[in-house]
Amino acid sequence: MNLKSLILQALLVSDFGPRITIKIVERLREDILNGKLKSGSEIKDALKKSVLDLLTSKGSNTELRLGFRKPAVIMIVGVNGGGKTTSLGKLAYRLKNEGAKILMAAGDTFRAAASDQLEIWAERTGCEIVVAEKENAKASSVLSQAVKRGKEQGFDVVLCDTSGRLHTNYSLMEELIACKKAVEKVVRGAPNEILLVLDGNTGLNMLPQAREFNEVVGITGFILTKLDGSARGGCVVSVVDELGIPVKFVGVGEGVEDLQPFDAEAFVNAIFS
Ligand SMILES: Nc1nc2c(ncn2[C@@H]2O[C@H](COP(=O)(O)OP(=O)(O)O)[C@@H](O)[C@H]2O)c(=O)[nH]1
Ligand SMILES: [Mg+2]
Repeated sequence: MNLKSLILQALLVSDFGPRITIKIVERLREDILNGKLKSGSEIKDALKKSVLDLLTSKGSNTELRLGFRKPAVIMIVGVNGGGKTTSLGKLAYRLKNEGAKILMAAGDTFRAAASDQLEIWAERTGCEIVVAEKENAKASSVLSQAVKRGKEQGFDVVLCDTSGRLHTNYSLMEELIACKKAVEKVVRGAPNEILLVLDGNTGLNMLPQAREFNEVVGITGFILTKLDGSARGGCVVSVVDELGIPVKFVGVGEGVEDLQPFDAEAFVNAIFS
């Protein structure tokens, strides 16, 4: 097998997807042809470097942008089951430990059990929470109410859960637009962040998901979840490369401490380990 097909195989196995694989191979092509890259380990290092370059050149700003107006508002969006509510809980824990006063907003009014799940996280992390007062409440009004309370009572950050359906679901997208407008009405410049949760197991379907959510509401960062399992989440490299949006956090389990700031170097090492 020649070098080029070796590299192709390595990248495809890592779940990178064809487009980005070809891009990386093209980048290494010259060095392979003129004999600069010879041994397996040289190639591996060059591969790592080129993936790391893609990740850091396009999406290097992994800090949360919380701005100066209080409260900062963070919306968590994504398809069902990806880990929105869990990530919100873990993010609350992290920000609270950094000294922020956190209010949660149970904006998933689509599933009955969703606010119960968030209430458990509120208890677990010692944060306050706003839930819908009546059944069939609009998500946007729950978020609006939460941000108002956040503003009146001096909260630093309002973390907004939202409901997930497929990214192709028209009414979900309408709802997210309404949510965004509702919080903007209360605090200018809000939401500060709209974080899209991507399940590390999703593979190539990540790309259409990310495109769609980004087109509709404008994504400011990704949370890549479930990296504690067998998934390595390589496909997120294509997403970062295409959309130029950074991964801000990774989820590595279901516990309160299992959300870590994205570390591009560690991520790339794990992909090629
Ligand atoms: N192992 C693991 N499980 C996770 C992670 N994030 C979420 N989950 C689990 O994935 C399932 C769906 O999560 P949930 O937060 O309810 O997803 P949502 O529908 O997007 O709100 C739950 O069983 C979570 O415990 C993670 O980083 N690692
Ligand atoms: Mg949820």
